[in-house]
Amino acid sequence: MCTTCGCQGNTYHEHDHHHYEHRIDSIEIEKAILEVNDYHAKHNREYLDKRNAVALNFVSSPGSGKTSLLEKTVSALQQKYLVAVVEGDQHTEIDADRIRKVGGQAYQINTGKTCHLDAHMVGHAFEHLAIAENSFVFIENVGNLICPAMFDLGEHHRIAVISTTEGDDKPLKYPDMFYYADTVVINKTDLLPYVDFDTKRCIDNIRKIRTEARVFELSVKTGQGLNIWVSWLKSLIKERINTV
Ligand SMILES: Nc1nc2c(ncn2[C@@H]2O[C@H](COP(=O)(O)OP(=O)(O)OP(=O)(O)O)[C@@H](O)[C@H]2O)c(=O)[nH]1
Ligand SMILES: [Mg+2]
Repeated sequence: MCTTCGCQGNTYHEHDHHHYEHRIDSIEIEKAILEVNDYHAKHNREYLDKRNAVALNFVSSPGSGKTSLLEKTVSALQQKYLVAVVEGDQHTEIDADRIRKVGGQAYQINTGKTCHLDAHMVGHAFEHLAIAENSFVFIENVGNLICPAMFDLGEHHRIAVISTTEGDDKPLKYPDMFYYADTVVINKTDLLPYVDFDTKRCIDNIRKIRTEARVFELSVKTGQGLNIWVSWLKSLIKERINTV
């Protein structure tokens, strides 16, 4: 259970005055935590903007394929662009090691009992990475469809990854995650023949939560759709260079 984002103790029973007071307390704590986070997020964004770096925060349930997508993305970009990856997991260095194995620079944050990254942790991670001019910074959040939604890390784009094994109803059931993501990647399309996942219904559900969301359909395993994804990323750097 998360010990910092206030997600415990929010059970609300209208008939129970004591519970109601408890909820007010927890809302106040949550508000204060998010205000501190927003302060650090602003600082992170300024740090990135000074370097003209583009930062993307990847959020999803565990196992949707965030690290797999980052392995392929780093491999596709690193010939031409500098890339830094911040990895977030409760425990282990597994994901950072996977990125290093494909030649990327990565810093692993272990959140322990906490179920999301916050902007303060990410700011410290930046100190361990060489974040160069006109580079990409990819942040892989802790696999969790709830808490990471509330924490701005100072990123420029937030990418929600959903895989075809999770069910096309997830955008409706976890609306915060999809509301705060400007871009959604539907991954594991190679598994569509074997699972009851309706891609059109999933996209409709995403748009019910965020009308203008950008959607990519791809399979990291087969590589289908990866070119379009990588082209979009390259266009982000080009836009930045053209606006300075
Ligand atoms: N069939 C198929 N499997 C995939 C695809 N992408 C990833 N996987 C597999 O899905 C599993 C989880 O992938 P990861 O990349 O570790 O997922 P993750 O989102 O980083 O997981 P956490 O960091 O634990 O949240 C691995 O066994 C991958 O090989 C895909 O496009 N198709
Ligand atoms: Mg991962």
